[in-house]
Amino acid sequence: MTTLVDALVVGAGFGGLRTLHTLRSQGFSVAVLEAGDDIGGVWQFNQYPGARCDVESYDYSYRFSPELEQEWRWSERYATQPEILRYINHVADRFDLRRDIELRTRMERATFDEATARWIVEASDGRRWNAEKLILAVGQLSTPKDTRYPGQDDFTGRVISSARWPKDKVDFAGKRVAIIGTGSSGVQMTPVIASDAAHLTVFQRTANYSIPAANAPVTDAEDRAVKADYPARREAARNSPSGLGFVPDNRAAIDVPEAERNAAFETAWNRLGFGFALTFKDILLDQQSNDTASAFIRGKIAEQVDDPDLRAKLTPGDFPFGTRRPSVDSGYFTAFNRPNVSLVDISETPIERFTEHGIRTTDAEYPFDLVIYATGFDAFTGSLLKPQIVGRGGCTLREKWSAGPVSFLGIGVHGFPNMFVIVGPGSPSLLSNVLLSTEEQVDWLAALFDHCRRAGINQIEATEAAERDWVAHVNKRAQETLYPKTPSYYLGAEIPGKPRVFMPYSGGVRGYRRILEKTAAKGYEGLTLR
Ligand code: N01
Repeated sequence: MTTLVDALVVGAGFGGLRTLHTLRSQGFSVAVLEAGDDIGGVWQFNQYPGARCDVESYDYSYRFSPELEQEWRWSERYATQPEILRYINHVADRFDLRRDIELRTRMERATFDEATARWIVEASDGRRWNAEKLILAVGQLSTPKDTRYPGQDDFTGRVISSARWPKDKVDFAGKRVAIIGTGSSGVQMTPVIASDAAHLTVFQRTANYSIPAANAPVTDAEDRAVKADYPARREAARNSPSGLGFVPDNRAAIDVPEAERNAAFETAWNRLGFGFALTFKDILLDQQSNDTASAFIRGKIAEQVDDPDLRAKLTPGDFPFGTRRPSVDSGYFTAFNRPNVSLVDISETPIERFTEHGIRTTDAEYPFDLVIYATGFDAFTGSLLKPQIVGRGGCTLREKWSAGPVSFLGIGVHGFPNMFVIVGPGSPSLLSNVLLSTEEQVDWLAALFDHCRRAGINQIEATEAAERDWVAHVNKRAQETLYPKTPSYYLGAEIPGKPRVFMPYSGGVRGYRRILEKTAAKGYEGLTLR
């Protein structure tokens, strides 16, 4: 049996739910396929201890409903994963979204049928959908890297992935625990597990910069103040470079007298979290200015770590701050002052293998009851390339993106009519408050779909020229920044053999929105509508 819908959305995380709500409100019939056994996307899968958002709660929340904005009460400045998941579930109930969501349903294949200009979508259980529009809201960090060391099957303890955290409570009391990986996931869980475990060993390959979250409970007065003028907060976020609401000091950091610059860094360090990168306008653009920020953070890390040897190992090396995504932490560095926490620098003594009782590096064997992989994701493209997506002329998305993802505006792909990607590569995506970027794109698509419906258009496709120009523009903007200097998942460096292409759009959410608006104002220039 084939179910006929106007739009088939893949993924029931923040992006998929917003798309469902908006398109349904416009009168389109929508089905959402979700591989997981519940809604929430990454917030469903990443239930590790200490998981929380590094964008402030009031900004990492939907803006589409003023009633929702007023009725939801965030308890902390940076919400924990359970609170975010409660919010997502509240939204799903409040807007009656569940009835159009198929859980435990993985899209295996989508094929564009040229005769009807519709997508034939097949799930792994054999069910089929026939949809005019295929909307991929599969997330940018939703396919975990499949890290596996030799000998893992011999290990008699438990192995857990941070990105597929088990639903049952994991008890750390009395246990010897290992964390492999020191990105945001490892950094967030370290202090929490350290306070429970008998011993925690963190295996670090690359020391990264981390800024304190400065988390705090939200007081009633703060809540009232935000809600009294929520539209102004939203507008500030939309007009800030990353969608966080911070506008940088418009001077080059290097031009500011040292004492004044350090005072500004100090203020940002104590309050801004991720926004520290926006203290001055050129921290991510100019090496010398970046050096001032990097040196400041290195000094702050040193102040937090007692042991000189540990301090040296935990201090990030010779790459510019922010060119790998920095973490936002709550007691990461000070956790290493505890007697039950140790660090193994696997850039010096790499892991060789798991053994029956633990992990062996090139210079020692460490016994464990539990090993946690926090080794990250196949970022940006992992989940988009997992299903077989077949466009016009039998060309697959995997073939089309074999040298790296190409798109127009990060939304449409030439050769794949009526297929749309939400916060995909080529859009501000992970360089922005992703939820804000999601809503910008969904609103833009909703207007495009409405325009096409009125005009009797049923095929929307990026032109080859527009796609080429957009890719060139994304690359040009990236080259103006320091990002390409450092191997990172922004560049595809997290997976051996992955094409080295800078994937997110670094031109900022405001600049990106203006381009979206201009495209629409010019009759959706760059898209073929027929
Ligand atoms: O993953 P990562 P993550 N052996 O890729 C190491 C978002 N997020 O899950 O750098 C040993 O950042 C790897 O080392 P190296 C956020 O956007 C947000 O922590 O490759 N180690 C690195 O240390 C974040 O950036 C929140 O040398 C290996 C780590 O594992 C993104 O998700 C919370 C290895 C991976 O770090 C990803 O974060 C959590 C191996 N084989 C995540 N392979 C919020 O706060 C990799 N590593 C919202």
